[in-house]
Amino acid sequence: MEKLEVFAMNFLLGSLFLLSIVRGSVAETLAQNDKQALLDFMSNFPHLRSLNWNEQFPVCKNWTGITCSEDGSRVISVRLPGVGFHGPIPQNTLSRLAALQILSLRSNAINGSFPLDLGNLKNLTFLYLQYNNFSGPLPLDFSVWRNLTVVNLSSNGFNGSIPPSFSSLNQLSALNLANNSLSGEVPDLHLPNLQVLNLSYNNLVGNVPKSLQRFPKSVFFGNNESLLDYTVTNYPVVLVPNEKIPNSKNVGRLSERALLGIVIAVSVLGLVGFGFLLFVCLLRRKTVDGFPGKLEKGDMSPEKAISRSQDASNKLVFFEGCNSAFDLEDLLRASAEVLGKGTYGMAYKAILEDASMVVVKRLKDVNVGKKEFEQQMDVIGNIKHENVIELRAYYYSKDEKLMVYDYYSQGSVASMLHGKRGENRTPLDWETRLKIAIGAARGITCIHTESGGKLVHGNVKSSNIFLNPQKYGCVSDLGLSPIMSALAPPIARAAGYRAPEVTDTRKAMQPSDVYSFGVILLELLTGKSPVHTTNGDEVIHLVRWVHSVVREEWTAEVFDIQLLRYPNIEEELVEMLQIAMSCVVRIPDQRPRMSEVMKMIENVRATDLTNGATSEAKSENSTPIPSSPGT
Ligand SMILES: *[C@@H]1O[C@H](CO)[C@@H](O)[C@H](O)[C@H]1NC(C)=O
Ligand SMILES: *[C@@H]1O[C@H](CO)[C@@H](O)[C@H](O)[C@H]1NC(C)=O
Ligand SMILES: *[C@@H]1O[C@H](CO)[C@@H](O)[C@H](O)[C@H]1NC(C)=O
Ligand SMILES: *[C@@H]1O[C@H](CO)[C@@H](O)[C@H](O)[C@H]1NC(C)=O
Ligand SMILES: *[C@@H]1O[C@H](CO)[C@@H](O)[C@H](O)[C@H]1NC(C)=O
Ligand SMILES: *[C@@H]1O[C@H](CO)[C@@H](O)[C@H](O)[C@H]1NC(C)=O
Ligand SMILES: *[C@@H]1O[C@H](CO)[C@@H](O)[C@H](O)[C@H]1NC(C)=O
Ligand SMILES: *[C@@H]1O[C@H](CO)[C@@H](O)[C@H](O)[C@H]1NC(C)=O
Ligand SMILES: *[C@@H]1O[C@H](CO)[C@@H](O)[C@H](O)[C@H]1NC(C)=O
Ligand SMILES: CC(=O)N[C@H]1CO[C@H](CO)[C@@H](O)[C@@H]1O
Repeated sequence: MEKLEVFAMNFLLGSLFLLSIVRGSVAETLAQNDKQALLDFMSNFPHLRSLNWNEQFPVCKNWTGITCSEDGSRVISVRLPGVGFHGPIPQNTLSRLAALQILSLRSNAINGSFPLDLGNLKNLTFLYLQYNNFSGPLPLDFSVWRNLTVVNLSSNGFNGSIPPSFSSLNQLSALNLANNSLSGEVPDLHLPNLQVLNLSYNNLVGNVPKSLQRFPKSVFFGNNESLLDYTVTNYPVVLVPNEKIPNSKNVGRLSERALLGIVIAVSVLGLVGFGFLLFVCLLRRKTVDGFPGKLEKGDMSPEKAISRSQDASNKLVFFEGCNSAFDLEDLLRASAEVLGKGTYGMAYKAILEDASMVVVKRLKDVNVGKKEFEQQMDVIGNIKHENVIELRAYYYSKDEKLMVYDYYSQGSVASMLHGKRGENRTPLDWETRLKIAIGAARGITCIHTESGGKLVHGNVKSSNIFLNPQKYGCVSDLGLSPIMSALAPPIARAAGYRAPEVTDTRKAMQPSDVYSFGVILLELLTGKSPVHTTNGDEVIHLVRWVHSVVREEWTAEVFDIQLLRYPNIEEELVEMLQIAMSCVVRIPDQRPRMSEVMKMIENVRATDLTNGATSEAKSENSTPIPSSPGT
C-alpha cells in the first residue's frame, strides 16, 4: 500500500487536466418520413390513454411502443396494445413505415375494415390485431407479406371466407382467426411451419382439409359440427428457439419465435388451452417508486411469503405481493423483446398490458433437479433488500426454467459505463458512481449475510448492477452458480471479473465475490472494461493494468478522464482505488469481508465532508449520501 501513497501524492501534485466535455448535439438519424408518419398516425387516431410521443425527444429512444433498426434510421416495430384507440386506422400513416416488421395494436377498440394499405409493409413479420372491433372481409391476397410469421386477428368481427392465399406464407408459424364471423369452408392450407392454429368460434362449415388434420379438434370448436368429424393425425410440436434477431438496435431483440417456442413448450407441458390464468406477481407501484412499502423482515415466514399456483406439476411460482393477473402468453410473448444474452441464458423484456415491464430470464444448463432448483429459488426469492433486485416469480419444467424480475429501464451499469456513446449516454459523474458502489456493496453484503452467511452471489459484474430509484446500485442474478453447470473456459469478459482461485464457477466463495466487486470499483474509477483491447489489439486485464500503472507511478492515467472534470474529488478517488486494490489481492484470505468493504466505501464520502471540501458534483443537484440504513 505504500506504493499507493506515493501514487496519491503524485496524483495530487501532478498536473490535472480538467477536460470539458463537449457534448455533441443529440443527433436524430431517424428518417423524418417515419417520424412524420407516426405523428400523423397519432394525431388522426383518437385514443384514450396519452402517449409520450414528444417531438422534442428522440423517437427511437423515448417514444413508447416504438423500436428502431440498429442504426436508428427506420422504425421496425410499433406496439401499442391497450391504448384505447377507437375508430378506423387512419389511412396512409402506418403504411408509410416501409421497414416495419412488428405491428401490435391488440386490445384497442379499432373498427372499420382491415387496413389494406398495410400491403406496403413488405417486411411485416408479426401482426397482432386481436381484441378490436374490425369488420368486413380479410384481405384477399396475403402473399404481399412474404415474411409474416405470426398473425393474430382473433376476437374481431371479420366476416367472409378465409383467404386461401395464407398458403403462400411459408414462414407462418401461428395463425389465430378465432372468435370472428368467418364463414365458408376451411381452405386447404399447406403451411409446413404452422405450429399454432385457432379457427374456433366462427361460422365455418364443411370438413377440415387433410393438411390441417394434425391440429386438435379444439381449434375448430364453435363452428359447424361437421368440422369436428375427423381423426387427428400426429400433432407435432417443435420448439423453435430461433434466437437470431433481424436488424435491431440491441444485442438481440424481437425473438418472437423463441418466445412462441416457450409458449408452445409450456402448453405441451400441461398448460394447454388459454383458460389457465397464471398469476404473475407484479410489484406494486409504491414498491417501484422507492421501496418504502417493503415488507419487514420478520413480517412473514418464508412459507407464507411464497404462494404457489394450483397446478400440480408445472407452475409459475411467485413470491408475495401479487396483485395482477396475466396469462403466461401475455407475459412471454405479447410484447417481448430480447434484452440480451446473459451468463446463464437469454433475458427478455415483457411489457404487460398495463405498461409495466418485467424481465424474463430463460435459464440454460440448469444442473439440478426440481427440488434443489426450488430450494434455491426460495432462498433467492426471499432476499428483500433495496439494493438487491427482487425475484418476482419463477417457472420450472423439464424443458424450461424461467425467472421473472423487475425491469430497470436505465440499463445496467455496464451499459452506462461502456455503452455506445450517443444520444443516450451521458458520462456518469462521480456522485453517481459512488452511489452505485455503495448500493452494490450493501446489496452484496446483504446476500453474504443471508442463509446463515453461506450464500454467494457468484456472478458479480457490472452488467448485473442496475440503479434503483434513488440511483444507488442494485445487484441482480445472484445465487445461480450452484444450480448451473460449471462455466467452461470463460468468455473473456466474464474472466475479467473472476477471482484467480475460482476454477469451478459452482464452487465460488464469498471472497471471490469480493474480488469481482473490486473489479467493478476499478471499472467505475477507470471507465475501462475489465478486459479490453488496446489499439494494437493487445488484450488488457484491468486488474493487471491498474497494478502496472500504479507500479510505474503514471498516476493520473489510471482514472477515467470523465472524472477529472470534477474538482476536489481526488482524495475520494484515491481512497476508492485503495479499497478496490484491497479487494483484488490474489490471496482470498487477505481480502476484506464484504461488510468491511461496504463500511470503507461509505466512509469515502464521509471523510470528504469532514474535510469541508465541496465538489462540483455535490453542489449541482445531488443530495449527500446517507449512511447505511442499518441492514
Ligand atoms: C426489409 O428487410 C430487409 C432485410 O432485413 C432489408 O434489407 C430491407 O431494406 C427492408 N425493407 C425495407 C423497405 O426497409
Ligand atoms: C366505428 O365506431 C364509431 C364509434 O366509435 C362509429 O361511429 C362508427 O360508425 C364505427 N364504424 C364502423 C365502420 O363500424
Ligand atoms: C363493435 O361493433 C359493433 C357493430 O359493428 C357494435 O355493435 C359493438 O358495440 C362494437 N363493440 C365495441 C366494443 O365497440
Ligand atoms: C423477408 O424475407 C426475405 C426472403 O426470405 C428476406 O431476405 C428478408 O431478410 C426478410 N426480411 C426481414 C425483415 O426479415
Ligand atoms: C370474442 O370476441 C369478443 C369481442 O368481439 C370479446 O368480447 C370476447 O371476449 C371474445 N371471446 C373470447 C373467448 O375470446
Ligand atoms: C360482412 O359484414 C358486412 C356488415 O358489417 C355485411 O355488409 C356483409 O354482407 C358481410 N359479408 C358477408 C360475406 O357476410
Ligand atoms: C392471439 O390472441 C389471443 C388473445 O389475446 C391469444 O389468446 C392467442 O394466444 C394469440 N394467438 C397467437 C397465435 O398469437
Ligand atoms: C381458440 O380461441 C378461442 C376464442 O378466443 C379460445 O376460447 C380457445 O381457447 C382457443 N383455443 C386454442 C386451442 O387456442
Ligand atoms: C352444418 O353443415 C351441414 C352440412 O355440412 C348443414 O347441413 C347444416 O345445416 C350446417 N349446420 C348449421 C348450424 O349451419
Ligand atoms: C419514457 C421516457 O424515456 N421518457 C424520457 C424522454 O426523455 C426525457 C428527456 O430526455 C426524459 O426526461 C424522459 O424521462
